[in-house]
Amino acid sequence: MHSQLSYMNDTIVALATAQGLSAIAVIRLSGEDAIAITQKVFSGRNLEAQPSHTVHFGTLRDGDKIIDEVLVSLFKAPNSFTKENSVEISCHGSPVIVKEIIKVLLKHGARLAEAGEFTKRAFLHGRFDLAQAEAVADLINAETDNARQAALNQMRGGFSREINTLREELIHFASLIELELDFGEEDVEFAKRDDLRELIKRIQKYLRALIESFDQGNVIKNGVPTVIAGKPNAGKSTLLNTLLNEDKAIVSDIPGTTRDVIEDEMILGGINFRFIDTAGLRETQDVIEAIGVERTRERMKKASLIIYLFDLSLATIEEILHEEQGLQQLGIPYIKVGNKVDRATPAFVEELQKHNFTFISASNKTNITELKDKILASFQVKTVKAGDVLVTNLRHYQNLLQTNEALQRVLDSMDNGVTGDFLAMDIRQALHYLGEITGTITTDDLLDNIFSKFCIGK
Ligand SMILES: Nc1nc2c(ncn2[C@@H]2O[C@H](COP(=O)(O)OP(=O)(O)O)[C@@H](O)[C@H]2O)c(=O)[nH]1
Ligand SMILES: [Mg+2]
Repeated sequence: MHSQLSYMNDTIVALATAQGLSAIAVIRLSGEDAIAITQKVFSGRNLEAQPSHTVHFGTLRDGDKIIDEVLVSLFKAPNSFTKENSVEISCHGSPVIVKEIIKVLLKHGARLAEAGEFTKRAFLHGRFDLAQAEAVADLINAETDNARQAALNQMRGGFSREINTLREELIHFASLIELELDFGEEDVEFAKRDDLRELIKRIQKYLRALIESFDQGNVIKNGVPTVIAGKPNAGKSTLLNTLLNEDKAIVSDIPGTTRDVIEDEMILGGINFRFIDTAGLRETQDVIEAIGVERTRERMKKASLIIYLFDLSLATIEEILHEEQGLQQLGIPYIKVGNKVDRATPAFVEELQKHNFTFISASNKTNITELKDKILASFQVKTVKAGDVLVTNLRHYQNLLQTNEALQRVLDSMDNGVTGDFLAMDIRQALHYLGEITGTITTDDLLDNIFSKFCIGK
């Protein structure tokens, strides 16, 4: 952590609002000299003499040249997001102005911020823990109201507090066991095994609830991967285009047109569905198409939902039943869709009624609303409320799994009468994984990995 801190002496600057034309843009500085550097290029009040949380009008200059008229907001350490001296310059939202202002600030001693560096500094100064810092990024990226609420809950503390409490209880036991080890041969038992067992079970119960919440949390954050599959020419690409209301995928009557995986997102009932158009499933001699077919099979295995399309003008009941067997083996929820209903015989439609089909015409846009309803019904996600604890982050999920496994090893070891040194090792391991979630334990690599995914200016 200390190598990070030395790097934090710099004053950093970045555009905090979106790139491009806008009414107003906000440039943000943070670091010990943030106010002093701004003062060097600002004409107006003496900023360094002003109290925190005040806003000042003036001009920003590069030598004699006025770049813009601006508002400067001051936040003095530790009462800012980063807990450092911070300045927000609101200027007119032209990329040229923004560039000029940043350039002159760099000239006077600021350095360009790295991705996520403001949030990283806030974390390193203890404003919030790591899970909360990650939630800041999720909040900005939230595409649905559910995703926003889940991120907000996590940012406001979520499971961090609970995890830290459990972790401290576990630390207590770890130290007792290590004390036993110091006594070597003597047969002492400071850490009551029954109490330890009871604590571990309590922690595991909590972990399991969090682990299970990831199914829903992941869907809320990343959307539901929904694969559109079926034979070549069934109308998959047409359906994708119809669902998205745009010409995303190439449609043609030549079987095997779609070779790569094409995808796009759509929000249905507050859930983000990621529709994935695939190469049609068939045996093929074409090398490139064969790769596409292989990709289709892989995507189907990873899907949360499969929309399986049959061409009603060609399909037979035998073929449908055969393909349904394959679908059932995958064990992933699927919807059977009969496409090209405009070309189906009434008798065939009648026969398929009892097989739970949704009949559509992708090209004529018939029954698309019914299909959407069915998609939504097959994926019920509860609305996220304030205070709901939900794991949405893959990193947290993996650490929770690893913690749980380490704790299970402790339980198993106790059942098998394994010696204290092994117990201590597994407890330490569990503590490590738990600590990484909230950032009690960090490494530079872990931090770089997390914060480099943020945008610059955040
Ligand atoms: N009659 C009819 N033709 C359709 C319908 N949907 C798609 N098609 C046609 O079927 C052919 C194959 O469509 P495409 O979407 O490329 O199929 P894919 O290979 O499954 O992606 C194209 O000529 C489409 O115009 C439909 O509902 N009715
Ligand atoms: Mg296609």
